[in-house]
Amino acid sequence: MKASIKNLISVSLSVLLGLTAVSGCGTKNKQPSPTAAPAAYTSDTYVFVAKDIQNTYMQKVYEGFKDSCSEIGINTAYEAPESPTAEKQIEIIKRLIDQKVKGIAIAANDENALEPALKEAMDAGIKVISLDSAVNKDSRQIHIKQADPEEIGSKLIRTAYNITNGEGGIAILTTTEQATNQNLWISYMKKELEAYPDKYASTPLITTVYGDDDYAKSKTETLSLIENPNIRVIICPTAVGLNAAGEVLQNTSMNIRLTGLGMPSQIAPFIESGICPHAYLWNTSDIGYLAGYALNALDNGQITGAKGDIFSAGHLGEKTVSTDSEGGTEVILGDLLEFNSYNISESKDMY
Ligand code: RAM
Repeated sequence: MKASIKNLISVSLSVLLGLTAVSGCGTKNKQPSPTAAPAAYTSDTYVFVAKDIQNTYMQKVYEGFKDSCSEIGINTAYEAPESPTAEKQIEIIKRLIDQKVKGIAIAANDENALEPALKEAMDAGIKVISLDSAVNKDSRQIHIKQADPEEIGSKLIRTAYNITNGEGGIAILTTTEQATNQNLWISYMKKELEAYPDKYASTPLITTVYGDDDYAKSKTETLSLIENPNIRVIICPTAVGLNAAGEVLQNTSMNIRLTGLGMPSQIAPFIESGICPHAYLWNTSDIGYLAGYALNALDNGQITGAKGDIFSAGHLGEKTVSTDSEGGTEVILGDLLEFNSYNISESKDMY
């Protein structure tokens, strides 16, 4: 009784704070809608746990998750902490365990800190996958990865080099210090620089700053970066950061350029103006869509999450589970997509 009252209070609180949304299967509602949340989830619900509430990229990923779960006939809910921290995600996970949800798909704010909570969830019979930003292999059954992280890191450095014609310092505007996905991509950026010291001699990495996937903080960090006369290009491996940095540069006459990972609908003005000549991403809703099918394949026993497992993922066709570099298993969505002045007019309507 105590537990259910606690659940009721914590869910109601989340609803008041605008952090929770739920949708039944087959719903047409596209955006997470705080007012639609019931007092508690039913035990057939797959819950998507985002990095934080203000992240519009995460909301787009959830749209795809909701679409696949709707095709399957499973209820979904959206949970997002008010800030991108592990502590806040742990609070959510604990509540979801109490509520006995069926599955959790989480974009992690920390690779290792969620382990005790997610292990507790798996021990309680809840299926757990990470997507977009991984938890360690012991904290999940599968990770859903966007694209090859080495390609993402090396491509961003090569693009920065091309944009500056090989002359001028690089800055990175990233998310939080603990973000698994951004840290992995940045490690591959550094490897690319180290692998070709002669080529990159005049394009050194000058600094890395943290916008915390917070639009206002990312703008403030950009404003301080552009004060540095040695910086010629800013790499933003974050959709929130690229959008914020583009907004700042669009309103200055600085000779500083941008590249990074961003949603074409948001960054189209920066590509069109030439401030951001090339940006990259994957199909944002498809990564959520794939996660819904993977979670369901685990849930219905079709796969266990082992290497070589094959499952059907709706319009994405058959997907195969492979091993990742940490010895866990993952499913990769596909190739990195590029957005530039040639394709942005059609891409910006996609997502
Ligand atoms: C941000 C998030 C997310 C990342 C995208 C590209 O919004 O940090 O994890 O994958 O950008």
